[in-house]
Amino acid sequence: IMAALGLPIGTTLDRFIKRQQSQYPSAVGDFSQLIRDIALASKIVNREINRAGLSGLAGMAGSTNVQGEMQQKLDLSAHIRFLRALNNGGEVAAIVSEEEEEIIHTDHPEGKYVVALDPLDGSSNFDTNVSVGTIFSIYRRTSMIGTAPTAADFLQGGRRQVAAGYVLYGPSTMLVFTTGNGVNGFTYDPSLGEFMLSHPQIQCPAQGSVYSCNDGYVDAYDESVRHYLTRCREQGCSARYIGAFVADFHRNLLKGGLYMYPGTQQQPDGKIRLLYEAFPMAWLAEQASGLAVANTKAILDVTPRGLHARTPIFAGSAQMVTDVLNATNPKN
Ligand code: AHM
Ligand code: MG
Repeated sequence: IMAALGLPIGTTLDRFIKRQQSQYPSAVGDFSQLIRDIALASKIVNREINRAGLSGLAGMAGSTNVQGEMQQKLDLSAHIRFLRALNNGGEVAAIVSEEEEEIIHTDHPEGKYVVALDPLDGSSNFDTNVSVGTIFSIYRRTSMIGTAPTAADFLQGGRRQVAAGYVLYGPSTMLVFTTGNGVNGFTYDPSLGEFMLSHPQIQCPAQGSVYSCNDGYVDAYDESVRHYLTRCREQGCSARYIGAFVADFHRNLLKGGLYMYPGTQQQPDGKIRLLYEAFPMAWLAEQASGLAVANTKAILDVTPRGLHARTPIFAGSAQMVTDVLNATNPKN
Protein backbone atom coordinates (compact mmCIF):
# COMPACT_ATOMS: atom_id res chain seq x y z
CA ILE A 1 0.00 0.00 0.00
CA MET A 2 1.39 3.39 -0.94
CA ALA A 3 0.74 5.48 2.08
CA ALA A 4 2.14 8.69 3.44
CA LEU A 5 4.47 10.70 1.16
CA GLY A 6 4.22 7.88 -1.35
CA LEU A 7 6.05 5.57 1.05
CA PRO A 8 4.76 2.08 1.86
CA ILE A 9 4.01 0.60 5.27
CA GLY A 10 7.20 -0.74 6.80
CA THR A 11 9.26 2.27 5.72
CA THR A 12 11.73 3.23 8.44
CA LEU A 13 11.28 6.50 10.28
CA ASP A 14 14.62 7.59 8.93
CA ARG A 15 13.59 7.20 5.29
CA PHE A 16 10.28 8.83 6.02
CA ILE A 17 12.05 11.85 7.52
CA LYS A 18 14.44 12.06 4.57
CA ARG A 19 11.55 11.99 2.12
CA GLN A 20 9.74 14.62 4.13
CA GLN A 21 12.81 16.85 4.14
CA SER A 22 13.33 16.42 0.40
CA GLN A 23 9.97 18.14 -0.11
CA TYR A 24 11.47 21.32 1.29
CA PRO A 25 14.51 22.03 -0.89
CA SER A 26 15.64 24.83 1.41
CA ALA A 27 15.64 22.62 4.52
CA VAL A 28 19.11 22.09 5.94
CA GLY A 29 18.16 19.06 7.99
CA ASP A 30 18.09 20.48 11.52
CA PHE A 31 14.47 19.67 11.90
CA SER A 32 14.95 16.13 10.59
CA GLN A 33 17.75 15.66 13.07
CA LEU A 34 15.53 16.91 15.85
CA ILE A 35 12.90 14.25 15.11
CA ARG A 36 15.68 11.66 15.06
CA ASP A 37 16.87 12.87 18.48
CA ILE A 38 13.38 12.45 19.87
CA ALA A 39 13.18 8.95 18.39
CA LEU A 40 16.55 8.08 19.89
CA ALA A 41 15.59 9.33 23.35
CA SER A 42 12.34 7.39 23.19
CA LYS A 43 14.25 4.20 22.32
CA ILE A 44 16.41 4.66 25.40
CA VAL A 45 13.40 5.40 27.59
CA ASN A 46 11.67 2.40 26.05
CA ARG A 47 14.61 0.21 27.01
CA GLU A 48 14.51 1.48 30.57
CA ILE A 49 10.78 0.97 30.81
CA ASN A 50 11.10 -2.56 29.54
CA ARG A 51 13.63 -3.44 32.20
CA ALA A 52 12.21 -1.32 34.97
CA GLY A 53 10.62 -4.13 36.95
CA LEU A 54 14.03 -5.75 37.17
CA SER A 55 16.32 -2.78 37.59
CA GLY A 56 14.36 -1.16 40.39
CA LEU A 57 13.50 1.92 38.35
CA ALA A 58 9.84 1.45 39.18
CA GLY A 59 10.62 2.50 42.72
CA MET A 60 10.40 5.98 44.12
CA ALA A 61 13.23 8.44 43.79
CA GLY A 62 15.69 7.91 46.57
CA SER A 63 15.17 4.16 46.71
CA THR A 64 18.04 1.77 46.22
CA ASN A 65 18.32 -1.04 43.69
CA VAL A 66 19.86 -4.48 44.15
CA GLN A 67 23.33 -3.21 43.36
CA GLY A 68 22.89 -0.65 46.11
CA GLU A 69 22.79 2.25 43.63
CA MET A 70 20.48 5.14 44.24
CA GLN A 71 17.66 5.04 41.73
CA GLN A 72 15.93 7.82 39.96
CA LYS A 73 12.22 7.66 39.54
CA LEU A 74 11.53 6.72 35.96
CA ASP A 75 9.93 10.06 35.10
CA LEU A 76 13.06 11.85 36.21
CA SER A 77 15.22 9.44 34.30
CA ALA A 78 13.08 9.92 31.15
CA HIS A 79 13.43 13.68 31.62
CA ILE A 80 17.22 13.36 31.74
CA ARG A 81 17.32 11.05 28.71
CA PHE A 82 15.36 13.47 26.59
CA LEU A 83 17.40 16.47 27.74
CA ARG A 84 20.61 14.68 26.87
CA ALA A 85 19.48 13.54 23.43
CA LEU A 86 18.11 16.98 22.56
CA ASN A 87 21.24 18.69 23.86
CA ASN A 88 23.56 16.36 21.96
CA GLY A 89 21.63 16.94 18.75
CA GLY A 90 22.34 20.67 18.82
CA GLU A 91 19.17 21.90 17.08
CA VAL A 92 17.33 22.80 20.27
CA ALA A 93 18.19 25.96 22.19
CA ALA A 94 15.86 25.43 25.16
CA ILE A 95 13.42 22.94 26.66
CA VAL A 96 10.42 23.16 28.94
CA SER A 97 9.69 19.93 30.78
CA GLU A 98 6.91 18.94 33.15
CA GLU A 99 9.68 17.85 35.48
CA GLU A 100 11.19 21.30 35.87
CA GLU A 101 9.70 24.68 36.75
CA GLU A 102 12.13 26.85 34.77
CA ILE A 103 13.21 26.93 31.14
CA ILE A 104 16.15 24.60 30.58
CA HIS A 105 18.83 26.11 28.35
CA THR A 106 20.88 23.69 26.29
CA ASP A 107 24.50 24.21 25.28
CA HIS A 108 23.27 25.38 21.87
CA PRO A 109 21.92 28.95 21.81
CA GLU A 110 22.48 28.72 18.05
CA GLY A 111 19.68 26.13 17.88
CA LYS A 112 16.62 27.18 15.89
CA TYR A 113 14.05 25.25 17.90
CA VAL A 114 12.56 24.99 21.36
CA VAL A 115 10.78 21.89 22.68
CA ALA A 116 8.07 21.49 25.32
CA LEU A 117 7.99 18.02 26.78
CA ASP A 118 6.20 15.71 29.17
CA PRO A 119 8.92 13.06 29.40
CA LEU A 120 6.79 10.40 31.09
CA ASP A 121 3.09 11.06 31.16
CA GLY A 122 0.79 8.91 33.25
CA SER A 123 3.67 7.82 35.42
CA SER A 124 1.32 6.89 38.25
CA ASN A 125 0.54 3.86 36.04
CA PHE A 126 4.09 2.89 36.02
CA ASP A 127 4.45 0.97 39.26
CA THR A 128 1.89 -1.55 38.03
CA ASN A 129 3.26 -2.07 34.51
CA VAL A 130 0.49 -0.20 32.71
CA SER A 131 1.05 1.95 29.58
CA VAL A 132 2.73 5.34 29.83
CA GLY A 133 3.82 7.87 27.23
CA THR A 134 5.99 10.84 26.24
CA ILE A 135 4.42 13.96 24.71
CA PHE A 136 6.38 16.61 22.78
CA SER A 137 5.74 19.90 21.03
CA ILE A 138 8.23 21.82 18.88
CA TYR A 139 8.38 25.51 17.95
CA ARG A 140 10.73 27.49 15.81
CA ARG A 141 12.06 30.12 18.18
CA THR A 142 11.12 33.77 17.68
CA SER A 143 13.99 35.19 19.74
CA MET A 144 17.26 35.96 18.03
CA ILE A 145 19.41 32.94 17.18
CA GLY A 146 22.48 32.88 19.40
CA THR A 147 20.72 34.40 22.41
CA ALA A 148 19.07 32.54 25.27
CA PRO A 149 15.45 31.70 24.45
CA THR A 150 12.77 33.25 26.66
CA ALA A 151 9.28 32.25 27.77
CA ALA A 152 7.88 34.03 24.71
CA ASP A 153 9.46 31.35 22.50
CA PHE A 154 7.33 28.77 24.30
CA LEU A 155 4.17 30.86 24.58
CA GLN A 156 3.61 31.43 20.85
CA GLY A 157 0.34 29.47 20.91
CA GLY A 158 -0.65 26.03 19.67
CA ARG A 159 -1.11 27.06 16.04
CA ARG A 160 2.58 27.93 15.84
CA GLN A 161 3.78 24.39 16.58
CA VAL A 162 5.98 23.01 13.79
CA ALA A 163 5.82 19.41 14.98
CA ALA A 164 4.07 17.58 17.79
CA GLY A 165 3.54 14.02 18.82
CA TYR A 166 3.75 11.32 21.42
CA VAL A 167 5.41 8.03 22.15
CA LEU A 168 3.19 5.32 23.60
CA TYR A 169 5.03 2.68 25.60
CA GLY A 170 2.38 -0.01 25.38
CA PRO A 171 2.37 -3.68 24.30
CA SER A 172 4.16 -2.20 21.28
CA THR A 173 5.98 1.10 21.46
CA MET A 174 4.72 3.65 18.96
CA LEU A 175 5.75 7.10 17.82
CA VAL A 176 2.88 9.17 16.45
CA PHE A 177 3.50 12.68 15.16
CA THR A 178 2.49 15.46 12.84
CA THR A 179 4.34 18.23 11.09
CA GLY A 180 1.12 19.70 9.74
CA ASN A 181 0.56 17.24 6.90
CA GLY A 182 -1.59 14.66 8.64
CA VAL A 183 -0.69 12.23 11.38
CA ASN A 184 1.57 9.23 10.91
CA GLY A 185 2.24 6.39 13.34
CA PHE A 186 5.41 4.31 13.58
CA THR A 187 5.78 1.08 15.52
CA TYR A 188 9.08 0.22 17.14
CA ASP A 189 10.68 -3.02 16.02
CA PRO A 190 12.96 -3.92 18.91
CA SER A 191 14.82 -6.54 16.88
CA LEU A 192 15.89 -3.86 14.38
CA GLY A 193 15.98 -0.93 16.77
CA GLU A 194 13.90 1.06 14.28
CA PHE A 195 10.54 2.76 14.15
CA MET A 196 8.63 1.52 11.08
CA LEU A 197 5.69 3.28 9.43
CA SER A 198 2.65 1.26 10.53
CA HIS A 199 -0.21 3.77 10.72
CA PRO A 200 -0.01 6.15 7.75
CA GLN A 201 -2.32 9.17 7.63
CA ILE A 202 -4.36 8.35 10.72
CA GLN A 203 -7.95 9.51 10.58
CA CYS A 204 -10.01 9.74 13.76
CA PRO A 205 -13.55 8.41 13.14
CA ALA A 206 -16.02 11.31 13.29
CA GLN A 207 -18.25 9.42 15.69
CA GLY A 208 -17.17 7.12 18.50
CA SER A 209 -18.77 5.04 21.21
CA VAL A 210 -16.20 5.45 23.97
CA TYR A 211 -15.79 8.21 26.52
CA SER A 212 -12.72 8.55 28.69
CA CYS A 213 -12.76 10.54 31.91
CA ASN A 214 -12.09 10.01 35.58
CA ASP A 215 -15.51 8.79 36.69
CA GLY A 216 -14.59 9.43 40.30
CA TYR A 217 -14.75 13.18 39.64
CA VAL A 218 -17.96 13.28 37.62
CA ASP A 219 -19.99 14.75 40.49
CA ALA A 220 -17.68 17.78 40.41
CA TYR A 221 -18.17 18.40 36.67
CA ASP A 222 -20.45 21.04 35.32
CA GLU A 223 -24.08 19.98 35.10
CA SER A 224 -24.00 20.19 31.30
CA VAL A 225 -21.03 17.83 31.12
CA ARG A 226 -22.80 15.41 33.45
CA HIS A 227 -25.87 15.53 31.22
CA TYR A 228 -23.75 14.84 28.17
CA LEU A 229 -22.25 11.82 29.92
CA THR A 230 -25.70 10.57 30.92
CA ARG A 231 -26.72 10.76 27.27
CA CYS A 232 -23.56 8.87 26.26
CA ARG A 233 -24.49 6.08 28.67
CA GLU A 234 -28.10 6.01 27.45
CA GLN A 235 -26.79 5.64 23.91
CA GLY A 236 -24.77 2.62 24.98
CA CYS A 237 -21.31 4.20 24.98
CA SER A 238 -18.53 2.42 26.83
CA ALA A 239 -16.24 4.02 29.39
CA ARG A 240 -12.51 3.44 28.95
CA TYR A 241 -10.02 5.24 31.15
CA ILE A 242 -6.46 4.12 31.56
CA GLY A 243 -5.36 7.26 33.38
CA ALA A 244 -2.53 7.84 30.92
CA PHE A 245 -3.43 10.61 28.51
CA VAL A 246 -1.32 9.17 25.71
CA ALA A 247 -2.91 5.73 25.94
CA ASP A 248 -6.47 7.04 26.26
CA PHE A 249 -5.98 9.57 23.48
CA HIS A 250 -4.34 7.03 21.17
CA ARG A 251 -7.15 4.50 21.50
CA ASN A 252 -9.77 7.15 20.82
CA LEU A 253 -7.78 8.55 17.90
CA LEU A 254 -7.73 5.17 16.19
CA LYS A 255 -11.15 3.82 17.20
CA GLY A 256 -13.16 6.97 17.79
CA GLY A 257 -14.02 8.34 21.20
CA LEU A 258 -13.84 11.34 23.48
CA TYR A 259 -11.18 12.08 26.09
CA MET A 260 -12.10 14.70 28.65
CA TYR A 261 -10.55 16.34 31.66
CA PRO A 262 -13.00 19.13 32.46
CA GLY A 263 -12.54 21.90 34.97
CA THR A 264 -14.30 21.79 38.32
CA GLN A 265 -15.19 24.35 41.02
CA GLN A 266 -11.94 23.56 42.81
CA GLN A 267 -9.81 23.28 39.65
CA PRO A 268 -11.42 25.45 36.95
CA ASP A 269 -8.58 24.65 34.55
CA GLY A 270 -8.62 20.91 35.18
CA LYS A 271 -5.31 19.12 35.25
CA ILE A 272 -3.90 18.82 31.74
CA ARG A 273 -1.05 21.18 30.89
CA LEU A 274 -1.34 23.34 27.82
CA LEU A 275 2.20 23.42 26.48
CA TYR A 276 3.25 19.79 26.58
CA GLU A 277 -0.06 17.92 26.86
CA ALA A 278 -3.03 19.78 25.41
CA PHE A 279 -1.41 21.69 22.51
CA PRO A 280 0.38 18.71 20.94
CA MET A 281 -2.62 16.40 21.37
CA ALA A 282 -5.01 19.06 20.06
CA TRP A 283 -2.95 19.52 16.92
CA LEU A 284 -2.79 15.78 16.38
CA ALA A 285 -6.56 15.55 16.84
CA GLU A 286 -7.21 18.31 14.29
CA GLN A 287 -4.66 16.87 11.85
CA ALA A 288 -6.52 13.55 12.05
CA SER A 289 -9.92 15.19 11.38
CA GLY A 290 -10.86 15.20 15.04
CA LEU A 291 -11.30 18.17 17.37
CA ALA A 292 -10.01 19.39 20.70
CA VAL A 293 -11.70 22.17 22.65
CA ALA A 294 -11.40 23.85 26.02
CA ASN A 295 -14.71 25.18 27.33
CA THR A 296 -15.71 27.38 24.43
CA LYS A 297 -12.93 27.37 21.88
CA ALA A 298 -10.39 25.23 20.10
CA ILE A 299 -7.52 24.33 22.40
CA LEU A 300 -5.11 25.56 19.72
CA ASP A 301 -6.61 29.04 20.08
CA VAL A 302 -6.16 29.20 23.85
CA THR A 303 -3.57 31.77 24.91
CA PRO A 304 -1.03 30.13 27.18
CA ARG A 305 -0.55 32.18 30.36
CA GLY A 306 2.48 30.38 31.67
CA LEU A 307 4.88 27.58 30.91
CA HIS A 308 2.96 25.12 33.06
CA ALA A 309 -0.56 26.52 32.63
CA ARG A 310 -3.46 24.05 32.59
CA THR A 311 -6.60 23.84 30.50
CA PRO A 312 -9.84 21.90 30.53
CA ILE A 313 -9.87 19.57 27.53
CA PHE A 314 -12.36 17.64 25.43
CA ALA A 315 -10.59 15.87 22.58
CA GLY A 316 -11.26 13.17 20.02
CA SER A 317 -13.98 12.35 17.50
CA ALA A 318 -15.30 15.49 15.83
CA GLN A 319 -18.98 14.71 16.41
CA MET A 320 -18.53 13.85 20.08
CA VAL A 321 -16.50 16.98 20.75
CA THR A 322 -19.11 19.06 18.95
CA ASP A 323 -21.88 17.47 21.00
CA VAL A 324 -20.20 18.08 24.32
CA LEU A 325 -19.38 21.64 23.25
CA ASN A 326 -23.04 22.25 22.38
CA ALA A 327 -24.12 20.73 25.67
CA THR A 328 -21.87 23.07 27.62
CA ASN A 329 -22.69 26.14 25.51
CA PRO A 330 -26.33 25.70 24.48
CA LYS A 331 -26.38 29.12 22.76
CA ASN A 332 -23.64 28.12 20.29
P1 AHM B 1 0.90 13.46 34.89
O1 AHM B 1 1.49 14.30 33.80
O2 AHM B 1 1.29 13.94 36.27
O3 AHM B 1 1.16 12.00 34.68
O4 AHM B 1 -0.68 13.72 34.85
C1 AHM B 1 -1.36 13.60 33.64
C2 AHM B 1 -2.22 12.38 33.68
C3 AHM B 1 -2.79 11.99 32.36
O5 AHM B 1 -1.95 11.10 31.69
C4 AHM B 1 -4.07 11.33 32.73
O6 AHM B 1 -5.01 11.38 31.69
C5 AHM B 1 -4.49 12.09 33.93
O7 AHM B 1 -3.34 12.66 34.49
C6 AHM B 1 -5.13 11.24 34.97
O8 AHM B 1 -5.49 12.04 36.04
P2 AHM B 1 -6.52 11.53 37.14
O9 AHM B 1 -5.79 10.52 37.96
O10 AHM B 1 -6.88 12.75 37.90
O11 AHM B 1 -7.70 10.95 36.42
MG1 MG C 1 1.66 14.61 32.12
